[in-house]
Amino acid sequence: MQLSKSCTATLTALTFAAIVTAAPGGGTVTGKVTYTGTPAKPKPIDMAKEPSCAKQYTTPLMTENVVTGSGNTLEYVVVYISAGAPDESSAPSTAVTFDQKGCHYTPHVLAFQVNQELKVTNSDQTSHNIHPLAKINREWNKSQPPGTPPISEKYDKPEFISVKCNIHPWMHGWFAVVKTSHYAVSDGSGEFKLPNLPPGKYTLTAWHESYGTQTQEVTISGNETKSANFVFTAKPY
Ligand SMILES: [Cu+2]
Repeated sequence: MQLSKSCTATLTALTFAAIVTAAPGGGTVTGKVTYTGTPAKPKPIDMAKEPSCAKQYTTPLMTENVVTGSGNTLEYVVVYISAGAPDESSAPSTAVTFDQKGCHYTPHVLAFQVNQELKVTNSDQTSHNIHPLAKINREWNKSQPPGTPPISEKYDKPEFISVKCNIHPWMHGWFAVVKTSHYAVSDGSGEFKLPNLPPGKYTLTAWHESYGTQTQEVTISGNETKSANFVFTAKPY
């Protein structure tokens, strides 16, 4: 069988794309986010006004403004390359999902890229009215009865956006819209990982909703793994 020229070219392009996707290489930054001082304790949330949600919990859901782990670790810190990397030419084609379940936003902090599709789903038997309080991007709020399809939205500028529900005042979360593909949110152990970084000098920024922003410089050469830890000062509030 003989392949036509255009077919061969397509195959070559596909093979090249596969190699690039499979082996991006580069360095990695890993680290842990911790705090010093005494953070305010999470408070139990009273959902009595929404029995269909309240009945989903055997113990009350707790506020998530500050979520800590053993060893003074801090969860829900967005760590991202804020300078040094070229701007992304396009957004990923995959959507990110922000779910409303048990009158609770999951995840509490959702990070995604400028112009990436955001899907908001309602897994509850009650209506929600999601209201992200954007100041730089266009502000909107949308009502979503049970069983309705996901809301699809995009943001065209980087911004940390506080998200509330106009029906259930205890519901609160964040959108972290970033212009880089190099970002992570610290997990339950305060850990984060930024893989596939080409060699270069970068500014790393760490953002926490209650404790503000910190930056540090990191230089990556070759395929090395560098450690970068952040320590926030906990302020009771
Ligand atoms: Cu709601």
